[in-house]
Amino acid sequence: MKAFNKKIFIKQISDNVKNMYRKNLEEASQEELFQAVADAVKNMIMDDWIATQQVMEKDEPKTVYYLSMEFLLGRALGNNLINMTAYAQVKEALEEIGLDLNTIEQQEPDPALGNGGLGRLAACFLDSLASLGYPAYGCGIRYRYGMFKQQIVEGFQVEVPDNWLKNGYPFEMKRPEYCYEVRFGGHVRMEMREDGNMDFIHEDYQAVNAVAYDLPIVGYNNHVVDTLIIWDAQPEVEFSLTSFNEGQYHKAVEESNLARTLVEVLYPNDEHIQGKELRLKQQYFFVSASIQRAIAKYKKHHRSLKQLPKKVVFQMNDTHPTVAVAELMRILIDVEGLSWDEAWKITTQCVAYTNHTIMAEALEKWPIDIFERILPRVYQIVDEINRRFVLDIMDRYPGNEDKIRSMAILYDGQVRMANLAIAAGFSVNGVARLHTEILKNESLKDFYEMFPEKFNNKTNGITQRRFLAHGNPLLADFVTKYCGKGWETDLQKTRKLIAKADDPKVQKEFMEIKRENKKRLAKYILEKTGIEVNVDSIFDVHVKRLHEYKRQLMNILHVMYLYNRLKDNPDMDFVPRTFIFGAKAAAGYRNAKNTIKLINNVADVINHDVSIGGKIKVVFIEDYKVSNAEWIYAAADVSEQISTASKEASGTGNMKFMLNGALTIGTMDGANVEMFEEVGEENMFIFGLSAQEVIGFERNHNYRPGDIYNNDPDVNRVLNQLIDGTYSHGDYELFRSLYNYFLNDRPDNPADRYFILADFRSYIQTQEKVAAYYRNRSAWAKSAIMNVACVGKFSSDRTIQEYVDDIWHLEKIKVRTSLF
Ligand code: CR1
Repeated sequence: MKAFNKKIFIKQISDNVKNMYRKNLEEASQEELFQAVADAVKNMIMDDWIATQQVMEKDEPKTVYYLSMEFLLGRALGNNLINMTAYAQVKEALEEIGLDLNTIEQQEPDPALGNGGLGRLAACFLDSLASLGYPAYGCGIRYRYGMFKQQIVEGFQVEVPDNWLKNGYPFEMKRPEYCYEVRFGGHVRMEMREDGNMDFIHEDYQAVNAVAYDLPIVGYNNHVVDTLIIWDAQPEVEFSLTSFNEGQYHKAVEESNLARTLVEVLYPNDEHIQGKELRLKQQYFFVSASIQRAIAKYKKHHRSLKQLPKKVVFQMNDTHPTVAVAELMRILIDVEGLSWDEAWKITTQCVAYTNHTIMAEALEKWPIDIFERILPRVYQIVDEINRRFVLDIMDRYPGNEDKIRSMAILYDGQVRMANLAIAAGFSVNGVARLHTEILKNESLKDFYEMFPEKFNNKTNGITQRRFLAHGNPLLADFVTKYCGKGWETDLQKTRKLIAKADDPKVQKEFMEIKRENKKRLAKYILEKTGIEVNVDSIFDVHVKRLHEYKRQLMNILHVMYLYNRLKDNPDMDFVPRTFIFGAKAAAGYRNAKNTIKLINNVADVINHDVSIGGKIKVVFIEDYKVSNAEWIYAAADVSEQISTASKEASGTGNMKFMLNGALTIGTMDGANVEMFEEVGEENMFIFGLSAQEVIGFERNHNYRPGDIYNNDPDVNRVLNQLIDGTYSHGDYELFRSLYNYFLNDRPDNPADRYFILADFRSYIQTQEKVAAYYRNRSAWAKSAIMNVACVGKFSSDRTIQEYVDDIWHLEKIKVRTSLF
């Protein structure tokens, strides 16, 4: 970025408004002003972006291609300014012409090209890659509609399409020169070549063009601007240009329909995959385009493909892009003319796989007939990879059918994408230590035994630039005051707070900041929901995707329990609490949607009961997304991380709360385990079954929630309240399926499969400790400060450095703009 010049900047904004809208500043709407400001900011990024690309062109450093179906970016304007270290100057410049940067930022739609943790992790990783100065491309899909907007209507979730491109997105750049053909369907004909080898000729296919759109990923204060490529689909032959031949006409119409539907919408399912044809097409589409672009770039410098692994690594973000294995093989063999063995050698050195979940519903499997019909040539290659792999298994474990049953890629009429990724990938990583151990010892045990050298752990992280510098400016200033500058690129620097955590003055300052942030959120809550909350109550926050294993249901049952107690003893000593929820449910996920309805109905009853004097409030924040999440984390006192142990691979919200000085109540699951190690038991509230205990129950089928229901009167009472009309205006049926969840035992769906009742008593007791602790303001403040002080490990900068050291082996690039 060139040195910031206020006058030029202001001039550019009024020029932009004039040229884009034929208006002057006074006439422009906030949205138009956002477009004008964003364009000016893009302009400021441009020199660095060009310079970064030039360095990459000239030095040809090894580059990671992070292949991900999801990038949950959140708004770019404020974040780009933070990373350019120009936020304060731009804010000031805008004030001079009577504009408020905050208001302008809020005009930006959240580019919500992801569901939850997996997509947001990808976005944090890009931020860290650029900030550490590593050459990287994110590769994804330019969905016309991102994650749906959630409206709450009479307590129910209603999904509304998110047309984020409606007004044009100012940070994207169309790159028509990067255009690749991607083929679907048709047949493969084999032809003998003169040299005796086979040619595989793909015929009668439908083709679409993948066209690149680039988004800048601005590194923090280092002039590095990496690129996120999102692929759009366009028809190859325009409908109107087709010949009169009937076959051509149909093909043209079909191809333009395919192009339109291909990138139409993000599948809004988190950790639950339905084998939909269109999803497989989306996957192949963006993977094929990305690999073609990587190879085209490589070939500008090389004639032989042999050095590809020295220049390129593809990181496959979950099973979604693992068709990359076969697509790379296809290109190397069919297009580049390599032998199978040469191609396999290269491919297996270029692809690495990250697993994000042990939930069976999330591991992608495709029916062979669908896969073969949509990707006939790719299927042949998968079939051959499988044939050779099964021979390897038999070689290693003669006569052991079980090994083939668990590891073969093609089995039981299905293509198992995780198995393909592990067979081919040179690295397989989990996302927190406990998760990786479960992969090695339970879910991927056989693979681990066969390929121990492939397995490694990379505990997730988050970017402090967005979730502290941008989301919580008051706390950011506090950290700078006591730790100095530099935490933006080295989060370990917050450790200096340890020495201050006991200081009453510092504690008071911290608590005042927290209170300001609670006020900011309270105002938002009032505007959006009409509910007034008490900023001196505990803000107890549970925000994440709605999923049974994340146990929002346990949280709301606990609220019902507390309310019962207050009703029974109106004078009891009670620390006022505001329970805040935010969560989107997959559109077809019944229990998840019912849980949202239950939360809203409980909120309705409790918030309107004047007899409890406002001691409990329940708030469901509509449309939880990256932009409001930043405010929510900043305002939290208590962070709910209460998944069934073993099920949450890592969690990343947990880290964002910690960074913002909330105290966690959580199970020993995912990265909570490592947070506990870092922050110490005095500063975190742990409860519930361990992962080993949960796995033990699952293996032995000896968990009996019905016994708890029968023997624990508190449990009995709240469960009965689901079906006695207390929270449903007398309707006994509305929440019956939630009630049944606890007690209906079926072999395929055991009662209370997420062990809510097993953990309920321990959750109640631990929540009592939380309340008691909150009364001790000084102790609470100290623990909160200790959370900020000990969060360093959970920066995504640390995570990315580990990926670089152990998996990608990249060198940093240095970018200097001409001006410096
Ligand atoms: C996990 O459930 C983890 C993120 C990012 C999710 C969550 O615990 O923090 O990935 N998994 O690693 C997922 O979305 C498809 O799987």
